[in-house]
Amino acid sequence: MPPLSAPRPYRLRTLAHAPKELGETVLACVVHDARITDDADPRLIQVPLPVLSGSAVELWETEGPVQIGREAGIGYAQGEAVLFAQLRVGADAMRDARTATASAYAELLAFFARRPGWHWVRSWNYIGDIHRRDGNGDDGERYRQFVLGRHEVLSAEAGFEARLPAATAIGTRGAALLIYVLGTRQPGVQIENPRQVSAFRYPRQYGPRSPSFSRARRLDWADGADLIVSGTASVVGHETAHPGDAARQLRETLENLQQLRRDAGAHDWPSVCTKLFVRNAATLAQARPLAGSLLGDDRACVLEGEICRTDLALEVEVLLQSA
Ligand code: 3EB
Repeated sequence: MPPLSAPRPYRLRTLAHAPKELGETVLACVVHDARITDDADPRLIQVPLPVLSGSAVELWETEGPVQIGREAGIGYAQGEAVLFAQLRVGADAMRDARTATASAYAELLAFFARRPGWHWVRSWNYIGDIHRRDGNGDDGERYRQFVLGRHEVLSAEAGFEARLPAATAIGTRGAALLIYVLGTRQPGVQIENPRQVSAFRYPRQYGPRSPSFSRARRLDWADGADLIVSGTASVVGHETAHPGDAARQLRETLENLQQLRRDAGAHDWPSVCTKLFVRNAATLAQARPLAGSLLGDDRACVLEGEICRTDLALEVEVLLQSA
């Protein structure tokens, strides 16, 4: 591990539009509401989700020039102390979502295994046809098959639960799977939420295996600290609270976030990137009075996407940074 005195290796800006050209210090340009193109630059991350309001683009930069490359299905950009990697699984392969997810996660795990000293701290999973069922009753649902394939790969290492990245999993337009991940030279500290059962301990009723992610990871740098918070919803204990009531779900979600922030010592850190995912635009209207005050981030991005449990109306993720 590099000395803890290392400065924060990335800078994140949210923008209305993607820049025409990506400079040599750009690690990732995440474009929501993107039409998928075969862009040769692996730093362009295209997320097929309608943007309802706020900034559609995230630009992640580092200090020096990045090294860009491809390894099997992965495209990546790597700086001295931070990297992004992305991988897309096509609609055909996703007909067997479990196997396709397991292959994708195995590739990502191998990518990190080739980089000793690097740690996988954050994943974004965008899953097409997330609620589609391919046989097997409830367990045939694509999200559950995704969770199964991910678990199969990540659980193979002893002590894996303490190393799980923070994550978001959202249903997108189309039938493909997009995974992109953030890697750093420190593992950070896992943060769980006492209001919620850890996702990796969810009981059987939500699927044959539990979702492999941490509620948050805290990274400490010489010049500040970050709390990278996973997609957070109206889940109390392991159950959905207030099914069918978006306004109450948002309030409960904010309670979950407050608790997590308190426990991580991040109660007064502002969010530099807030994303609110809603199942439909009508939900936004219901939740807007509260959404406006959502952590005071006036650039918050509201995206229309499926949440992984059908009784959840919305999900929020934030990146908090101390001054
Ligand atoms: C929850 O708390 C809501 O499967 O990677 C949130 C963030 C959720 C990530 C994942 C799922 C995932 O269980 C769902």
